[in-house]
This record gives sequence, C-alpha cells and structure tokens, in this order.
Amino acid sequence: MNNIENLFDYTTGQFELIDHLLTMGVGVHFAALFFFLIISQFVAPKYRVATALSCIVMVSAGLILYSQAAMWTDAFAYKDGAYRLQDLTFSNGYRYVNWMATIPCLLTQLLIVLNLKGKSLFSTATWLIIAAWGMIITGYVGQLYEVEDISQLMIWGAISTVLFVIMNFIVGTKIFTQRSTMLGGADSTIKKVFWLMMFAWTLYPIAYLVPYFMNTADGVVLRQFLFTVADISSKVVYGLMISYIAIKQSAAAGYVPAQQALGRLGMEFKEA
Ligand code: RET
Repeated sequence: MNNIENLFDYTTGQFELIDHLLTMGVGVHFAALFFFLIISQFVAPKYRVATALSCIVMVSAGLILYSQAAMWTDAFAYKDGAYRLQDLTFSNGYRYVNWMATIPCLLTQLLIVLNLKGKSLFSTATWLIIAAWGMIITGYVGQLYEVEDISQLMIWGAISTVLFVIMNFIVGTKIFTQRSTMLGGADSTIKKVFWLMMFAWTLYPIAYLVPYFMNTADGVVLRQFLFTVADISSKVVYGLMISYIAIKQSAAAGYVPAQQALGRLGMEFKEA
C-alpha cells in the first residue's frame, strides 16, 4: 500500500515545484475564504447557504493542502545531490478522504442556485452524494494498489468511473431541467459552470492514472500539477461562479444589496 511518490529521488527543481504548487493551493483557498465571507452579505438569504458551503470547502481544502505540503517536506530530505525518501512516506489518500466532505458541499451548492427546494433538493442531493461517495471509496481503494498491482488500480478506477458518469448525468439533467427557473441571466452562467465541472473534475481521474502512463519522478510532478489545477478550478473558480449566479438571481428577485453590488441601483449620496 504505497503511492508512486515514494519510489523516486527528485531534483531540487522537481521537489520544489511540488512544494510550491501545494503551498500555492493553501494560499489560494484561504484567500478565497475571505472573499466568500465578504461576498455573502450581497447574496439573498435564500441563496446564502451556497456561499457558506464555499467557505466550508475553502477551510477544508486549505487545511488538507497544508498537511500535504508538510508531509511532502517531511518525507524527503536533500542528500548527495537529490531529494530522497526518509523514514516517513507521502500519501495522496488524505485527499480522497477529504473529498468525502467537500464533494457533497460542492454538489449541494449547485442544487441551491438551481432553485431546488424541499423534497426534491433532499432527494437529488442524496442520490448525488451516494454516487459521489461510491466513486471516492472505490477510487481510494484503487490508489492503494498503484505500486503493487496496476490491474487493481484499473479495475477499481473503472468502477469509480461508472459512478462518476452517473453523477455527471444527474448533474447535467438537473442543470438542463432547472435552467428555466433561473433569473437574471443566470441560465447562461450555469452552462459555463457545467463545462467547468466537466473539465476540472476529469483532471482527478487523469491524476489517478499517472502511475499507469508515467511512472517516473516527472509523472509525480505532473500528478501534483493536475491536482492543483483541478483543486483551484473545481472549488475556487467554481465557487466564484456559483456566488455570481447567486448574486444575479438575488438581484433579479429584488434583493437590494445584490442590485447595488452589480451596480444596477444608483447610490444616493446626500449632500451635506
Ligand atoms: C477517482 C478514481 C478514478 C476514477 C474517477 C475518480 C474521480 C474523482 C473525482 C474527484 C473530484 C474531486 C473534487 C474535489 C473537491 O474538493 C476517485 C480519482 C472518476 C471526480 C471535485
């Protein structure tokens, strides 16, 4: 039960690039946390859970990336011209476990801005979360075998992909059927959110497959790069778009702070 990260020696460039990518991830998520906290006052109460969920995702992802960066620098040390594994090992498994919490938040915030409520919100969220958890658990098991038995990686990855496709199908159908309920031009932004999800979420299975197609130190760099791009686009950029949609719909529903934030209402300054 090992990750390929522990198999290689790294040049200073490779080692530092990974450290920098992980540390940048920490910075971006914590910076975005403040943005979501500030912006939530412009979002009407009925959509505010969506921005609150972004705040939760930022803390959770920021912390996990902090621990990934610390684990990376603890596991390797510079000796005889290269960074070499010490007494500890590095593991990507923490990420998968973290997705058990963040993915349900990301999916639920989507359903909220899609104007789903009550029973239909609850049942759609439940099915999506069941599919997502199945996808993550099978992927977690698969990545445990990436060094010892690549065929196990492929089998578990295939099962996980089936659940991923089911989840995307539900997301796509909901976006398609709910678009007509969306106010203030948010129906065109939500289409972009869908394509962003398809792009960003697909980077994770590509990162999972790195041991299959690039079992080298450069492959490890590529994997951490893919994870970083995926993290920032699937959580931060996605959260920004969800907040924008929430503000647009709040403004269209007559919520004054949202109208002011979008510059749609004149600010009346009284002359002294
Ligand atoms: C795994 C295993 C291989 C097959 C597939 C996978 C999909 C992973 C995804 C992860 C998304 C993570 C997000 C995290 C946000 O915090 C599990 C790598 C399909 C889609 C959005």
